[in-house]
Amino acid sequence: WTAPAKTVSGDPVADLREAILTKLAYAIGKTPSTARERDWFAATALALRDRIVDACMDGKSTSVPNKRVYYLSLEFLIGRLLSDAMNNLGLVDTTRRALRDLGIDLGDVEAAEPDAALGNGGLGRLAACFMESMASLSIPAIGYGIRYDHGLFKQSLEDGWQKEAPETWLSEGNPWEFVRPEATYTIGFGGHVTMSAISDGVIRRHWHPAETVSAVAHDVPVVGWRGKHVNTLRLWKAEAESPIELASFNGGDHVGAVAARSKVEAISRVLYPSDSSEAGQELRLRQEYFFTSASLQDLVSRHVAERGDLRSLPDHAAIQLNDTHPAIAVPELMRILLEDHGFTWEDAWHVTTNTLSYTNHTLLPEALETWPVGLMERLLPRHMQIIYLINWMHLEEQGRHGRADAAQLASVSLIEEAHGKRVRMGHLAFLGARRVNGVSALHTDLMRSTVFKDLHALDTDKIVNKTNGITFRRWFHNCNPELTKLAVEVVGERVLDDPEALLGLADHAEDSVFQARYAAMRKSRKEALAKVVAENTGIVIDPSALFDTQIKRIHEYKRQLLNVIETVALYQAIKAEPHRDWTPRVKIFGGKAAPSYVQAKLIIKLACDVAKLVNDDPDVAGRLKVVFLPNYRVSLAEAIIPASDLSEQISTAGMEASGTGNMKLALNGALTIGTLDGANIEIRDHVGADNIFIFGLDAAGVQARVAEPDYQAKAIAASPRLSAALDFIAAGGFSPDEPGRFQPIVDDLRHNDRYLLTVDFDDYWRVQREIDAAWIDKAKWWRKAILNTARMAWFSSDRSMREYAQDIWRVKVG
Ligand code: DL6
Repeated sequence: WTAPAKTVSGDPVADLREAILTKLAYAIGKTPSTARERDWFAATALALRDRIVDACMDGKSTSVPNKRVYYLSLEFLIGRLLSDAMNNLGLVDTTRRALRDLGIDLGDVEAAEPDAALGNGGLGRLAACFMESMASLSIPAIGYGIRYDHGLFKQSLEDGWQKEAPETWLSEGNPWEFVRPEATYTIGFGGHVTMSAISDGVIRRHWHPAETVSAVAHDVPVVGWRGKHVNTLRLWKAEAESPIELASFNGGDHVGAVAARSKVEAISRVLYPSDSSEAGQELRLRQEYFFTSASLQDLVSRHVAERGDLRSLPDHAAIQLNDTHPAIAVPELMRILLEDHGFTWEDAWHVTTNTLSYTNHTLLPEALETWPVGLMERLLPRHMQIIYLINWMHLEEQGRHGRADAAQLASVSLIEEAHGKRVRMGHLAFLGARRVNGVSALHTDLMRSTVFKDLHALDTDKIVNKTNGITFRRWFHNCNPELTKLAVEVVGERVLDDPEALLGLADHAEDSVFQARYAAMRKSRKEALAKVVAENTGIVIDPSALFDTQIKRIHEYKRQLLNVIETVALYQAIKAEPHRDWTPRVKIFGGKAAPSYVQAKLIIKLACDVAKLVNDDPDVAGRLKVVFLPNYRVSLAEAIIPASDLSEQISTAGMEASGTGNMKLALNGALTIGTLDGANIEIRDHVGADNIFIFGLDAAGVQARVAEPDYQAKAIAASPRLSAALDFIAAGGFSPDEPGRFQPIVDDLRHNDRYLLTVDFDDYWRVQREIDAAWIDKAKWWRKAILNTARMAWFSSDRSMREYAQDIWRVKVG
């Protein structure tokens, strides 16, 4: 798509070329002969940012909408923004030609943009997709988060061990952002609370924080599809209120004079590198309160400026809490309404519970946030009082309804008493929210029947399902222009606006000419990925082999280990019968482990050690290759996804809330091998059971099996193949230099296989061999792949956002 251009010179390419040169000279201070690729990137981004501003000033983005969505998220994994901006503005070709006129290659400029890795994985990437979709649907929205100086760490592999280095995306500035010093708010911590009687028996409490920090807004514009609407991603940076303590400086303590500043500014310094919670880390709680308070102060002052009375907040604002990280919004909004605006408790509670909603992204116990009461009392004393009062009223109400059973009260209480008193942030978000949503049908059902069972019984309308989605602009148009072009040729340009039009591809699924074109697209993507693999790992892979991909955070429940052990078993089978016609496969892994997650790092090491032995074994003769691509990130995903034939979605059933990588891969025509978990179930329902490979226990089966004694020992005993693979690993087959290296992994599987890898192994092996056979019949394979692409429209994040808009936010689309 190319936008109809408003031109100055009559030639849009010449206009943009001049704009880029002007930015290069006056904003970057470089000439074309001295500019590096990074300078060209900055100049191009600045020139395009002007176009976004034009789109914003032209359109309805600047008028006061009836209702805005405020999306609060500790993470926005936005990645690179240049191709998004060009594509949505309809300026891809214009930019390419403008740069070409200057002797510059657009691909090189795109590659010079650092990934904005302000997130760990699924939750943060979902927030980025939702921001893009809201802009594309003209839903007035502001995303609120933290402008981390350092995003998710850079991963390298040293002899197969993960090493972390700081990520430095801001080292040369960020051309997309506008600094807004006028939008600066004071955030308090610690201190004490005083009481004053204001009238007959009415007591007001006031918080007097001991420390304060400024939150300064940095705005990144988010332009929607066809440039029709622009929203804002507002990221907060922590700044000390006073840059230096002059008295200390003058007294000769030059280091001490800036030490306080450094401590305060640490709040927005680094993204926590774990996708499950950071138990007890005070800095993490500071981050959560910092960005939540700044965001609420900002939206409250906007509302007061636009509408005057805060009583109408629920009519004009819908605040979405992305997981529990911003759950402190419940007492913070109450505090603002009570203390700053003189609301009664009842009125404040009404406004709060009609404005906030909460999305849950995980049921894993270790990821459900709780904070020690002592820490909360010290850091946020007023909020702790409010939480106690909310809890007291909530438990009283249970009593009034005759629900006084002690165990039940304990289960719905905001305070968990079992391991020292802790505040349950999920329960707090639940009580403060108008709607609570899960992110796939299964996950939502499990929310109702497990973690929130008793709370759900109190209000059965509150939990709703909103299955995740992905933005097709990034995960189809931008990352797979060849397939997009093919789709446009076959079903028409409307497919760019309405993904449902993809269904038209289904009519061509058996057409050999169309299949050949679809296969050619995959071949060229695989050749490109093979180059990336060679450059990054030195491993040579054959693009005609089946590319079998597992890309995601490294987590035991995601079961990369199952895939690695199946690789070991396959290696042993090939060694035993080297002359059989084994289907050539390349196993591609990518993902980061939390730096403190010892077992996950050992799994990476095992994958790398397996790769070392298998890749060079002459008996294998290249028919099995294993690749662990370092530093998995959004831009690498964009290269891997269109090149993948098989998508590994093999979590223990009931543990992956939804998944979104599963959607990206299936949309691009990779067939899924997966369990009945998260959104895999809905993917199966859409693409058809014949076009996906399902194996293993379902969630109910998992529940039943873990209750059986010695289930892992029985499973291993029943599977000679699994036993042999485990024995080989335990004997140091892949680690002759340190035979006991992988003993912890094998011991866990033999004695404490919490993720039921041993139980699912044989079925996984069986289905993998079905896949080997299916790969041989290429006409059938491409038919399945094409049907996957054709039938994935429902997983567009536009659909998710429409559902949120209608059922949760009650806000108009478009
Ligand atoms: O909802 C987005 C994404 C899901 O697709 C994944 O299944 C889920 O694991 C992920 N959760 C997180 C961290 N959870 N917390 N807190 O990224 O959310």
